[in-house]
Amino acid sequence: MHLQNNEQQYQVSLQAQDNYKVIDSNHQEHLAKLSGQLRANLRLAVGDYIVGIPQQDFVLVKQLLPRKSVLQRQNSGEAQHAQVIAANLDYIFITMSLNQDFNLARLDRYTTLVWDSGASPVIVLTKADLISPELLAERQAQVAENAFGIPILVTAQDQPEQVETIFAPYLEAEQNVAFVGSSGVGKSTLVNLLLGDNAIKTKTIRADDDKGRHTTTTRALYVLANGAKIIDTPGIRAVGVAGVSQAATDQSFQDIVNLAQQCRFSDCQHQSEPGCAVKAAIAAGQLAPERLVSYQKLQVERQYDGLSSRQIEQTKVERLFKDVGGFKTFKKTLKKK
Ligand SMILES: Nc1nc2c(ncn2[C@@H]2O[C@H](COP(=O)(O)OP(=O)(O)OP(=O)(O)O)[C@@H](O)[C@H]2O)c(=O)[nH]1
Ligand SMILES: [Mg+2]
Ligand SMILES: [Zn+2]
Repeated sequence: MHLQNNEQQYQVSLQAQDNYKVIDSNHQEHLAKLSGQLRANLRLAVGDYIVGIPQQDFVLVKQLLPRKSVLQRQNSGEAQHAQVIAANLDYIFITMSLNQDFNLARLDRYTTLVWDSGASPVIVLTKADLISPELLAERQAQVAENAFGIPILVTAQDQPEQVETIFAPYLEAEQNVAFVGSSGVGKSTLVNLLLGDNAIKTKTIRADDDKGRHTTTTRALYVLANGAKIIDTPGIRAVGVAGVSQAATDQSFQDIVNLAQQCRFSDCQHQSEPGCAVKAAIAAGQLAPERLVSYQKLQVERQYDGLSSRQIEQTKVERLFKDVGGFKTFKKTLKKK
């Protein structure tokens, strides 16, 4: 890339609404403002590389450089607006606690979101110290079965010295990584351990429930000594997947996709069609029924992508009446009666 006179390349290190900070090549942090033209139609995300011009006490952002990966989720609002969580990530740590937050369906949703981003997923199971060794083994096996070769890391707060070692392969110089996952699962705790100080706030949650409160409220990037960048994100309340590609969904559900190739009908929905290999695998105990349920939920949500709320309503109605040949047919049937 060719920089003009006093232009410099920076990376966005903090985003809170329309307020930004960027770091320069020496990892010094500066306030940043978008130039007039950009302000109207650009929202930067943590991890973005930009071209800017240093001013007296801020950096004027002139240009967003192409994103090599984009982690985004779909907002539920009217416009079905995709919200960029972070950009240019190499690895995304899908963080889930082994106690109350443990939920395989949610893990599937995150995995799909990450495959869709262009970054590589790594599953991080936290709070191993809070469950029995038996339950740990069982849950690890369940995750491994769903994860198709995605690396799985297990952490426990009482073994902090292990954290650096197990994360080292993903934190090589200049690599960008991010932690995502529900609130209270221990993302900031891990970032703190990796940074080696207590720069980020974590909050104690009551011993009897791990419904963590939103401690982290901004998306911020931290730089390790070797130049690796770690992004901490606030816990995501609901993981929207509308708009993720079919390929990303399929990558998370290779077991079902493979089975579906054996179904008698190529467009089998795995509901009550004859010769359905997916249903057969469930009946034979080879596939957990919850897998199919979470796959089908994702498929339904994906269909709503890009639709206005009115169209979504209509699509839902169509689905409800699918068994009677669609809403229009249903109305016709009513009229005839
Ligand atoms: N027992 C135990 N507690 C942990 C572990 N990791 C984190 N915690 C605790 O869980 C609570 C929440 O941790 P945070 O790191 O703030 O969680 P977070 O994922 O950053 O949460 P948000 O910022 O709200 O998204 C804190 O009280 C931590 O001390 C662990 O491995 N074992
Ligand atoms: Mg946090
Ligand atoms: Zn089928």
